[in-house]
Amino acid sequence: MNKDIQLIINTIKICSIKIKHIIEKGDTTKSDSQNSTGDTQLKLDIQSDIVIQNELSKLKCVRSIVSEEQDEIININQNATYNIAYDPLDGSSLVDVNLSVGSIYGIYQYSYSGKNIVGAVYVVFGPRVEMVVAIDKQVKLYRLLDHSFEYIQDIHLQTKGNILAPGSTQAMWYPHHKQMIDDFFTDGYRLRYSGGMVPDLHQILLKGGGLFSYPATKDLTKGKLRQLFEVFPFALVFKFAGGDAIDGEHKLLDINTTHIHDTTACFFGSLQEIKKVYEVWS
Ligand code: AHM
Ligand code: MG
Repeated sequence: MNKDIQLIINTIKICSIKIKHIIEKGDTTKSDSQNSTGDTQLKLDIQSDIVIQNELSKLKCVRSIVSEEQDEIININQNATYNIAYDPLDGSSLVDVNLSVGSIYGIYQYSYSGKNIVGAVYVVFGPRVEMVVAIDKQVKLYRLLDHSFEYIQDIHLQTKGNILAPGSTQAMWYPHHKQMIDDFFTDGYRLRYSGGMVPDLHQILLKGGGLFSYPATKDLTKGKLRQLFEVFPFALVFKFAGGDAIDGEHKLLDINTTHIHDTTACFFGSLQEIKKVYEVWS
């Protein structure tokens, strides 16, 4: 791993310890503002965003940053290499009911596009704080023990799993998608969906495999999840862990981004489940 990426990851560790405290002690009520997608922001979202913005802005190797909670890209050093897109606190409404939430970071070289993502990091805030780093074709799990992140293990997906995390509103599913999900359940897959993509995907990664879906639906033809902040980072994690990530027809990392807040349908899983998605959706 090069020194700049190492520095970015070390900075994410510092942010994560601060965000852990914000989650534990912070105010979970709504703010008066909305983000670019129109979601009402919680005070926790805004506080976490400020922490990350302040820390990443200190790094000479960071060219720009962009957050799910911001309207625009923030330029930092025009001669630097790395652009970082992040979702400071994904699933933040789950904090109120004490379910796990997470931060997601995509590290992009040159420009914000799936083809240029070189690294991804996510952090799960649950009973434990864990960080997963995908870089150089490897996926590594770290855990916060006392005050530092310790290496635990590499993550490899099996070719087939048995967990299903089917997102979005079922009443809006297309019939072929509903049939596919029904078929997985008939084949013995078990439902594991918390409504937080970070813990839901983390469970699939650590329990060997399965399928997470947030499809195109009758009301959301481009899905809900955002390409730069949520989808591409996890697509890289699944690719490096030996699985795959598609929109139904194409690899997610080949999709063009026209706007920083673009969304896309997405499926993340082990190879056998993704093969079935291709068969049904393309
Ligand atoms: P958020 O960025 O506003 O927190 O929304 C993203 C979350 C994901 O973590 C999760 O997979 C999805 O929204 C759940 O949506 P739904 O309740 O429609 O299945
Ligand atoms: Mg999010």
